[in-house]
Amino acid sequence: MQKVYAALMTAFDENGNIDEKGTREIIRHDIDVEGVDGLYVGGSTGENFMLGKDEKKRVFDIAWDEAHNDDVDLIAQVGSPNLHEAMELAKYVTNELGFKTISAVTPFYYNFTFDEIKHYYDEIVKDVDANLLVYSIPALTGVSLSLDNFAKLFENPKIIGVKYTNADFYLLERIRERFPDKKILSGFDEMLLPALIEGVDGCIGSTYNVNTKVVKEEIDAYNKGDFERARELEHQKNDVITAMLNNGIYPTIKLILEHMGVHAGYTRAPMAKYDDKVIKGADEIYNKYFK
Ligand code: SI3
Repeated sequence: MQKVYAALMTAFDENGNIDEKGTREIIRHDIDVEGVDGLYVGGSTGENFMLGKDEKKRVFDIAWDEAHNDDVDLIAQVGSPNLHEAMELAKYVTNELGFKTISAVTPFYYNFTFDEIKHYYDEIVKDVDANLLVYSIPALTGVSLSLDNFAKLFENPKIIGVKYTNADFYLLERIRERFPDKKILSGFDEMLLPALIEGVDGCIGSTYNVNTKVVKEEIDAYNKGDFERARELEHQKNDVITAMLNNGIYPTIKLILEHMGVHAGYTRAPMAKYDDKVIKGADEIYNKYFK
Protein backbone atom coordinates (compact mmCIF):
# COMPACT_ATOMS: atom_id res chain seq x y z
CA MET A 1 0.00 0.00 0.00
CA GLN A 2 1.31 3.45 -0.90
CA LYS A 3 2.11 5.48 2.19
CA VAL A 4 0.77 8.91 3.05
CA TYR A 5 3.13 11.29 4.84
CA ALA A 6 2.11 14.64 6.26
CA ALA A 7 4.64 17.36 5.49
CA LEU A 8 4.64 18.51 9.08
CA MET A 9 3.64 22.08 9.84
CA THR A 10 5.44 24.07 12.53
CA ALA A 11 3.25 26.07 14.90
CA PHE A 12 4.46 29.62 15.59
CA ASP A 13 3.20 32.10 18.12
CA GLU A 14 2.12 35.60 17.13
CA ASN A 15 5.73 36.82 17.33
CA GLY A 16 7.02 34.10 15.04
CA ASN A 17 8.59 31.95 17.76
CA ILE A 18 8.27 28.17 17.57
CA ASP A 19 5.30 27.03 19.63
CA GLU A 20 6.34 23.63 20.95
CA LYS A 21 2.97 22.74 22.43
CA GLY A 22 1.16 23.62 19.21
CA THR A 23 3.67 21.67 17.10
CA ARG A 24 3.17 18.62 19.32
CA GLU A 25 -0.58 18.98 18.90
CA ILE A 26 -0.20 18.99 15.12
CA ILE A 27 1.89 15.81 15.31
CA ARG A 28 -0.69 14.10 17.52
CA HIS A 29 -3.49 15.19 15.20
CA ASP A 30 -1.65 13.90 12.12
CA ILE A 31 -1.01 10.52 13.71
CA ASP A 32 -4.08 9.98 15.88
CA VAL A 33 -6.79 11.69 13.87
CA GLU A 34 -5.61 11.79 10.26
CA GLY A 35 -3.91 8.40 10.49
CA VAL A 36 -0.84 9.30 8.43
CA ASP A 37 1.81 6.66 7.81
CA GLY A 38 4.63 9.07 8.41
CA LEU A 39 5.85 12.61 8.93
CA TYR A 40 8.20 14.61 6.73
CA VAL A 41 9.84 16.96 9.21
CA GLY A 42 11.62 20.17 8.27
CA GLY A 43 10.24 20.56 4.77
CA SER A 44 8.75 23.50 2.94
CA THR A 45 5.47 23.09 4.83
CA GLY A 46 7.38 23.27 8.12
CA GLU A 47 8.56 26.74 6.96
CA ASN A 48 12.03 25.30 7.45
CA PHE A 49 13.82 27.64 5.07
CA MET A 50 12.87 30.57 7.30
CA LEU A 51 14.39 28.95 10.42
CA GLY A 52 17.85 29.22 11.94
CA LYS A 53 19.93 26.11 12.56
CA ASP A 54 19.06 25.81 16.24
CA GLU A 55 15.40 26.25 15.47
CA LYS A 56 15.60 23.47 12.89
CA LYS A 57 17.15 21.24 15.55
CA ARG A 58 14.37 22.15 17.94
CA VAL A 59 11.71 21.10 15.43
CA PHE A 60 13.54 17.79 14.90
CA ASP A 61 13.77 17.32 18.70
CA ILE A 62 10.05 17.93 19.13
CA ALA A 63 9.03 15.62 16.29
CA TRP A 64 11.36 12.85 17.40
CA ASP A 65 10.34 13.08 21.02
CA GLU A 66 6.62 13.19 20.22
CA ALA A 67 6.47 10.53 17.53
CA HIS A 68 9.35 8.07 17.72
CA ASN A 69 7.33 5.59 19.77
CA ASP A 70 4.43 5.71 17.33
CA ASP A 71 4.16 3.31 14.45
CA VAL A 72 4.97 5.90 11.78
CA ASP A 73 7.93 6.60 9.49
CA LEU A 74 9.89 9.73 10.30
CA ILE A 75 11.91 11.57 7.66
CA ALA A 76 14.08 14.59 8.48
CA GLN A 77 14.66 17.16 5.75
CA VAL A 78 18.14 18.56 6.47
CA GLY A 79 19.03 20.19 3.16
CA SER A 80 20.11 23.77 2.67
CA PRO A 81 22.50 25.60 0.33
CA ASN A 82 24.68 25.79 3.45
CA LEU A 83 26.34 22.38 3.09
CA HIS A 84 28.10 22.57 6.45
CA GLU A 85 24.76 23.11 8.12
CA ALA A 86 23.12 20.30 6.14
CA MET A 87 25.90 17.90 7.19
CA GLU A 88 25.65 18.98 10.80
CA LEU A 89 21.88 18.52 10.80
CA ALA A 90 22.21 15.10 9.13
CA LYS A 91 24.57 14.03 11.93
CA TYR A 92 22.32 15.57 14.56
CA VAL A 93 19.12 13.84 13.51
CA THR A 94 20.79 10.46 13.09
CA ASN A 95 23.30 10.41 15.98
CA GLU A 96 21.60 12.54 18.63
CA LEU A 97 18.07 11.51 17.68
CA GLY A 98 17.30 8.31 15.80
CA PHE A 99 16.07 9.23 12.33
CA LYS A 100 16.88 6.48 9.84
CA THR A 101 15.79 8.38 6.75
CA ILE A 102 16.84 11.89 5.85
CA SER A 103 16.03 14.04 2.88
CA ALA A 104 17.71 17.08 1.37
CA VAL A 105 16.38 19.71 -0.96
CA THR A 106 18.51 20.33 -4.05
CA PRO A 107 20.87 23.20 -3.19
CA PHE A 108 19.40 26.39 -4.66
CA TYR A 109 20.07 30.07 -5.39
CA TYR A 110 23.59 29.87 -6.87
CA ASN A 111 22.90 27.83 -10.03
CA PHE A 112 25.17 25.03 -8.86
CA THR A 113 26.50 22.65 -11.52
CA PHE A 114 25.36 19.06 -11.42
CA ASP A 115 28.80 17.96 -10.17
CA GLU A 116 28.39 20.37 -7.26
CA ILE A 117 24.93 19.02 -6.56
CA LYS A 118 26.20 15.44 -6.59
CA HIS A 119 29.04 16.37 -4.25
CA TYR A 120 26.52 18.01 -1.90
CA TYR A 121 24.45 14.82 -1.63
CA ASP A 122 27.44 12.51 -1.28
CA GLU A 123 28.82 14.71 1.52
CA ILE A 124 25.52 14.81 3.41
CA VAL A 125 25.19 11.02 3.57
CA LYS A 126 28.91 10.23 3.86
CA ASP A 127 29.24 9.95 7.62
CA VAL A 128 25.71 9.14 8.71
CA ASP A 129 23.95 5.86 9.29
CA ALA A 130 20.86 6.80 7.28
CA ASN A 131 19.40 6.68 3.82
CA LEU A 132 18.49 9.79 1.87
CA LEU A 133 15.64 10.91 -0.36
CA VAL A 134 16.48 13.69 -2.80
CA TYR A 135 13.93 16.49 -2.42
CA SER A 136 13.26 17.76 -5.92
CA ILE A 137 10.98 20.80 -6.19
CA PRO A 138 12.05 22.68 -9.32
CA ALA A 139 9.25 25.28 -9.19
CA LEU A 140 10.66 26.70 -5.95
CA THR A 141 14.38 25.91 -6.25
CA GLY A 142 14.83 26.47 -9.98
CA VAL A 143 16.83 23.23 -10.01
CA SER A 144 15.68 20.60 -12.51
CA LEU A 145 17.36 17.22 -12.43
CA SER A 146 17.41 15.09 -15.60
CA LEU A 147 17.00 11.34 -15.76
CA ASP A 148 20.76 10.97 -16.14
CA ASN A 149 21.30 13.26 -13.15
CA PHE A 150 19.08 10.98 -11.06
CA ALA A 151 21.01 7.97 -12.36
CA LYS A 152 24.28 9.51 -11.14
CA LEU A 153 22.84 10.45 -7.74
CA PHE A 154 21.35 6.96 -7.34
CA GLU A 155 24.79 5.39 -7.88
CA ASN A 156 25.30 6.18 -4.21
CA PRO A 157 23.53 3.24 -2.50
CA LYS A 158 22.52 5.43 0.44
CA ILE A 159 20.45 7.61 -1.88
CA ILE A 160 17.31 5.54 -1.97
CA GLY A 161 14.90 7.71 -3.90
CA VAL A 162 13.24 11.03 -4.42
CA LYS A 163 10.48 13.18 -3.02
CA TYR A 164 9.19 14.31 -6.37
CA THR A 165 7.34 17.64 -6.31
CA ASN A 166 7.21 18.12 -10.04
CA ALA A 167 4.48 18.12 -12.65
CA ASP A 168 6.71 16.43 -15.26
CA PHE A 169 5.02 13.04 -15.56
CA TYR A 170 7.18 11.95 -18.49
CA LEU A 171 10.27 12.28 -16.29
CA LEU A 172 8.45 10.53 -13.45
CA GLU A 173 7.58 7.62 -15.76
CA ARG A 174 11.21 7.42 -16.96
CA ILE A 175 12.55 7.40 -13.38
CA ARG A 176 10.06 4.69 -12.34
CA GLU A 177 10.91 2.54 -15.37
CA ARG A 178 14.67 2.86 -14.96
CA PHE A 179 14.82 2.55 -11.16
CA PRO A 180 12.10 0.12 -10.09
CA ASP A 181 13.77 -0.36 -6.69
CA LYS A 182 14.10 3.31 -5.77
CA LYS A 183 11.46 5.00 -3.66
CA ILE A 184 9.43 7.74 -5.27
CA LEU A 185 7.17 9.84 -3.07
CA SER A 186 4.86 12.21 -4.88
CA GLY A 187 4.91 15.80 -3.62
CA PHE A 188 2.08 17.55 -5.42
CA ASP A 189 -1.09 16.65 -3.49
CA GLU A 190 -3.25 17.91 -6.36
CA MET A 191 -1.58 15.48 -8.79
CA LEU A 192 -1.80 12.33 -6.73
CA LEU A 193 -3.80 10.17 -9.13
CA PRO A 194 -1.51 10.62 -12.15
CA ALA A 195 1.43 9.96 -9.82
CA LEU A 196 -0.21 6.73 -8.59
CA ILE A 197 -0.66 5.65 -12.19
CA GLU A 198 3.07 6.14 -12.73
CA GLY A 199 3.74 3.83 -9.80
CA VAL A 200 4.84 6.05 -6.92
CA ASP A 201 5.41 4.44 -3.51
CA GLY A 202 3.43 7.07 -1.64
CA CYS A 203 2.97 10.77 -1.19
CA ILE A 204 4.15 13.59 1.04
CA GLY A 205 2.20 16.79 1.32
CA SER A 206 0.93 19.75 3.26
CA THR A 207 -2.78 19.04 2.84
CA TYR A 208 -2.39 15.62 4.49
CA ASN A 209 -2.21 17.48 7.82
CA VAL A 210 -5.98 17.83 7.48
CA ASN A 211 -7.22 15.73 4.56
CA THR A 212 -5.66 12.28 4.73
CA LYS A 213 -8.81 10.19 4.92
CA VAL A 214 -10.06 10.99 1.44
CA VAL A 215 -6.57 10.39 0.10
CA LYS A 216 -6.37 6.95 1.68
CA GLU A 217 -9.77 6.15 0.23
CA GLU A 218 -8.56 7.30 -3.17
CA ILE A 219 -5.44 5.14 -2.97
CA ASP A 220 -7.57 2.20 -1.93
CA ALA A 221 -9.95 2.67 -4.88
CA TYR A 222 -6.97 2.97 -7.22
CA ASN A 223 -5.41 -0.24 -5.87
CA LYS A 224 -8.71 -2.09 -6.30
CA GLY A 225 -8.85 -0.99 -9.93
CA ASP A 226 -11.90 1.19 -9.31
CA PHE A 227 -10.58 4.08 -11.37
CA GLU A 228 -13.91 5.82 -11.64
CA ARG A 229 -14.12 6.08 -7.84
CA ALA A 230 -10.46 7.09 -7.62
CA ARG A 231 -11.09 9.88 -10.13
CA GLU A 232 -14.17 11.01 -8.23
CA LEU A 233 -12.12 11.21 -5.01
CA GLU A 234 -9.29 13.04 -6.81
CA HIS A 235 -11.85 15.67 -7.91
CA GLN A 236 -13.26 15.87 -4.38
CA LYS A 237 -9.78 16.30 -2.88
CA ASN A 238 -8.79 18.86 -5.50
CA ASP A 239 -11.88 20.99 -4.88
CA VAL A 240 -10.51 21.40 -1.35
CA ILE A 241 -6.92 21.98 -2.49
CA THR A 242 -8.00 24.56 -5.07
CA ALA A 243 -9.90 26.48 -2.41
CA MET A 244 -6.88 26.27 -0.10
CA LEU A 245 -4.46 27.46 -2.78
CA ASN A 246 -6.72 30.40 -3.61
CA ASN A 247 -6.84 31.41 0.04
CA GLY A 248 -3.12 30.80 0.78
CA ILE A 249 -2.17 27.21 1.46
CA TYR A 250 -0.26 27.31 4.77
CA PRO A 251 -2.44 29.89 6.59
CA THR A 252 -5.55 28.03 5.46
CA ILE A 253 -4.31 24.65 6.71
CA LYS A 254 -3.27 26.20 10.01
CA LEU A 255 -6.62 27.92 10.43
CA ILE A 256 -8.47 24.70 9.61
CA LEU A 257 -6.37 22.91 12.22
CA GLU A 258 -7.41 25.59 14.71
CA HIS A 259 -11.05 24.82 13.86
CA MET A 260 -10.26 21.19 14.61
CA GLY A 261 -9.01 22.18 18.05
CA VAL A 262 -5.30 21.99 17.17
CA HIS A 263 -3.23 25.05 18.10
CA ALA A 264 -1.35 25.38 14.83
CA GLY A 265 -0.87 29.09 15.39
CA TYR A 266 0.62 31.47 12.89
CA THR A 267 2.99 31.42 9.92
CA ARG A 268 6.36 33.10 10.20
CA ALA A 269 7.43 36.36 8.59
CA PRO A 270 8.19 37.20 5.84
CA MET A 271 4.88 35.38 5.41
CA ALA A 272 2.11 37.86 6.11
CA LYS A 273 -0.02 37.93 9.23
CA TYR A 274 -3.49 36.51 8.57
CA ASP A 275 -5.89 39.24 7.57
CA ASP A 276 -9.68 39.13 7.89
CA LYS A 277 -10.09 37.95 4.32
CA VAL A 278 -7.82 34.92 4.85
CA ILE A 279 -9.52 34.08 8.14
CA LYS A 280 -12.98 34.33 6.56
CA GLY A 281 -11.82 32.27 3.57
CA ALA A 282 -10.50 29.52 5.86
CA ASP A 283 -13.74 29.56 7.87
CA GLU A 284 -15.69 29.02 4.66
CA ILE A 285 -13.45 26.18 3.53
CA TYR A 286 -13.71 24.52 6.93
CA ASN A 287 -17.51 24.87 7.02
CA LYS A 288 -17.92 23.61 3.47
CA TYR A 289 -15.53 20.65 3.46
CA PHE A 290 -14.56 19.65 6.97
CA LYS A 291 -17.48 20.22 9.34
O1 SI3 B 1 6.92 20.25 3.22
C1 SI3 B 1 7.35 19.80 2.18
O2 SI3 B 1 8.53 19.83 1.91
C2 SI3 B 1 6.43 19.23 1.21
O3 SI3 B 1 6.03 18.10 1.25
C3 SI3 B 1 6.07 20.08 0.16
C4 SI3 B 1 4.90 19.56 -0.67
O4 SI3 B 1 5.38 19.09 -1.89
C5 SI3 B 1 3.98 20.72 -0.80
N1 SI3 B 1 4.66 21.77 -1.53
C6 SI3 B 1 4.78 22.97 -1.02
C7 SI3 B 1 5.64 23.92 -1.73
O5 SI3 B 1 4.19 23.32 -0.02
C8 SI3 B 1 2.68 20.30 -1.40
O6 SI3 B 1 2.03 19.50 -0.46
C9 SI3 B 1 1.80 21.52 -1.73
O7 SI3 B 1 1.63 22.34 -0.61
C10 SI3 B 1 0.44 21.07 -2.24
O8 SI3 B 1 0.59 20.14 -3.25
C11 SI3 B 1 -0.37 22.27 -2.75
O9 SI3 B 1 0.20 22.79 -3.92
